[in-house]
Formats: sequence, C-alpha cells, structure tokens
Amino acid sequence: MKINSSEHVFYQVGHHSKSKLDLVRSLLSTEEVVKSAFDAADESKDGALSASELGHLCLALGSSLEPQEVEAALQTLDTDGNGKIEYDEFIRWWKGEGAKGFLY
Ligand SMILES: [Ca+2]
Repeated sequence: MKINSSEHVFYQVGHHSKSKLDLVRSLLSTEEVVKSAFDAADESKDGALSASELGHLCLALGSSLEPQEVEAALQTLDTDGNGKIEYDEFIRWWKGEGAKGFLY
C-alpha cells in the first residue's frame, strides 16, 4: 500500500504559513501601515505582489517564510487565483481575519 503524504505535508506547511501570516498581520496595525508595507514590497510597482515579493514583505516584518510557505500563503491570499496578490486581496485578508482576533 502506498501512502500519499503530499496532502499531509501541504497541510503542515499551510499550518505553519498561517501562524507566520498571523504574526505578520498582527504587526500591520493600521490600514496606512498595510498600504506602506504593500507598496514597499511591490518592487516591480505593478500594484500586485508576486510570491517573492510576498516573501519579502513577510521578511521585512520579521517573519521568515520558507519558499513552500510563501507558496501556501500566496494561495491563501490570492482569492481570484491569478498568482499575484492585488492590494484589494491583501486588504481583504487583513480586514477579514483581523476583525476576528484583534482589538482596535
Ligand atoms: Ca490575485
């Protein structure tokens, strides 16, 4: 019998990725901070973050993600599935999850 562990691995990676994303979100205290962090990470200035730009954003906020964790984070935030994080996707993630776990 062959055990396919890839789903399990992805779950683990996704789990770690989520706690690191939670840390990043907790550091983004206001919408102005979100905007400036996003703009600083958008090195190509195309208004969207690629996987590597997303990784840089997390790193800039002190959260170092493994490449596969960046990939999991990208899939979490990329709600329209085009492989990039547009600002509206980013702010929706920040607002949507932020409302649950943080006090303002
Ligand atoms: Ca997108």
